[in-house]
Amino acid sequence: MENCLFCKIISGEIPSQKVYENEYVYAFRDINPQAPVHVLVIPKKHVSSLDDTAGSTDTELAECLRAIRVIAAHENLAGGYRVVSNCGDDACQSVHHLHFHILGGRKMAEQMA
Ligand code: IU
Repeated sequence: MENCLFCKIISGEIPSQKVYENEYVYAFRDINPQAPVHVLVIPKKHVSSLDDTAGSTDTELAECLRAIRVIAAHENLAGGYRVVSNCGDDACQSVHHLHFHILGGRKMAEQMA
């Protein structure tokens, strides 16, 4: 989608530190990491958030979850990790292309919010 930052990252127009890619999914290191490992997993097909996935196929959505497991193993997160997807204004979503944050490499706070 035009003017979507993450679509530009997928196309290579904006550089990123890629950690994983397949036909459906792209993943890269967050530019402002909140943990020693902070990776964003995004579907290649533009959808703005989890609230916008009515037109997504099961494969497109499931591939994001599969990628999370593969990336966590590759990043040595056997001790655990947190996955977050901010959806909409109340969740302070700042980039309107669906993304899953993988956060790991340190002990997470017990409270999520
Ligand atoms: P949020 O859930 O929409 O708030 O997360 C957006 C994330 O995208 C946030 O953690 C930013 O640091 C990250 N990000 C990025 O990795 N590269 C960028 O060029 C921009 C934001 I703008």
